[in-house]
Amino acid sequence: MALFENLSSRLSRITDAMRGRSRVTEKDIKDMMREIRLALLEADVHYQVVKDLSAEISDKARGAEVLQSLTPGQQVVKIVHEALIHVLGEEEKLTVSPTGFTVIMLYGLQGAGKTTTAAKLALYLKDRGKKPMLVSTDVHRPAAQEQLQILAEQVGVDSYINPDEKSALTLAKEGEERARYMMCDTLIIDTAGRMTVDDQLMEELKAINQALNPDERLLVVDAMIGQEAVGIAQAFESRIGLDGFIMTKLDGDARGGSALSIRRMTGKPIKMMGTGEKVNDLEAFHPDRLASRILGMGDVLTLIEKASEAFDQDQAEKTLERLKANTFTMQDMLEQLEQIQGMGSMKEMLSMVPGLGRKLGDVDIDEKDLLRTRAIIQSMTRQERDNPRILNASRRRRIARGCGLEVQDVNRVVRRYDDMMKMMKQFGMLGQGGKRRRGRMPLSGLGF
Ligand SMILES: Nc1nc2c(ncn2[C@@H]2O[C@H](COP(=O)(O)OP(=O)(O)O)[C@@H](O)[C@H]2O)c(=O)[nH]1
Ligand SMILES: [Mg+2]
Repeated sequence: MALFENLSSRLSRITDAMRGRSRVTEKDIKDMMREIRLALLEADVHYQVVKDLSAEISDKARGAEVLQSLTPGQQVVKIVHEALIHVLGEEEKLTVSPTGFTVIMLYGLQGAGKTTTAAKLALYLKDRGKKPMLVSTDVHRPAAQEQLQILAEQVGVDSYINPDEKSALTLAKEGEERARYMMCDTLIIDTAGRMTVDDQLMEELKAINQALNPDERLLVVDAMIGQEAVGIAQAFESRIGLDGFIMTKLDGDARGGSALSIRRMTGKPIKMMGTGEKVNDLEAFHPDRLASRILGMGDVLTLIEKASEAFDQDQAEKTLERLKANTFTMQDMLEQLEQIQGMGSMKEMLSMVPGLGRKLGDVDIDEKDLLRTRAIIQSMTRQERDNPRILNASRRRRIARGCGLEVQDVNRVVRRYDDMMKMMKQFGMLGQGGKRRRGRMPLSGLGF
């Protein structure tokens, strides 16, 4: 799913119309600016930011460089891109304490995504070699602590909760003690939220802030609330202090105004962004990449990073070897499927391919199909996986029953495997001295 779908599709339509132009007049730029302003206002970008952005874009676009350039349309797109990067601010990484024990405190309104983000962040840090501990200090909502505990187990990170304890401050202190005792290097504090900024809650957060002196105090902001986020950020900043933001729910139809307004209006950086409900849907915030995605220019770097995170290098080489040796079995196909699933939503991945993002539109990539294929192979015996030729009608019926699907579904998977084998024969031939076609990946044979 594209990030801030509406804004992105409008802006990219506008810039696409400019891109190919060999002549750009003052009037073209004026028309473009009107459309860009409208798109930004509709995305609920703060008017001050809209004003700044418009001024920056039109000043530069009217400059001699553009009008005299051989590719003025492209120059204009470049200017819009740079202005977006500028407004999103410099990239800033998460702080790591020089003491070796980092405390990160998350706060924000109810439903902003704090608890989910706490778990996502723990996983993110764990994947980067840290040993985080999660603590919940939400003493207000029933089952809030258990929610964090379940997520912690899901991502394989230690957590501390104590549903009998009624003081958030005590919980935070106990959590810190436990984290140090467990030799963790990062403590992530999940806090309670309210529907609005509220005195009692502020006092509670302030007490935790004073006692634990966090290295990072991050406001978790739901991107869907638009520019209202600016006021909320200012309230937290003045009452407790704040070091940066994590924007959530940038997937889907979020209007995006908050992400484009918050840095300029508060001077604080966005550090991370949540792009989905799953625990691995959290990314470091790269202004240039986000600007590219907003303009539908794709984000190849993030794509490559995601792919290389999911694809085990050894595994990829092993697959290649087996392909060459023509010993690729259904078991190998299953392993490949598992890797594809590890890459996250296919549609999200594909939307990062330059130029493809918008075109995908409503095309639904059948992720269920991936799951079904996997279930079918898992219902096969090892012998069947290694030698699919033995799959006669009665075996196919048994497999279909085993995974609750139809025989046609099994047939389809076998056919897909056969197609892969055909492709591999070709691949094997190419491997013997012929030129290997560029971009040919074993995966493309899966037909997804
Ligand atoms: N689509 C999407 N949903 C999210 C994201 N982050 C959180 N959510 C959802 O937002 C809802 C509230 O999240 P929760 O962590 O309980 O919010 P809290 O009240 O701030 O702790 C849950 O249904 C989450 O799954 C995100 O980045 N994208
Ligand atoms: Mg919560």
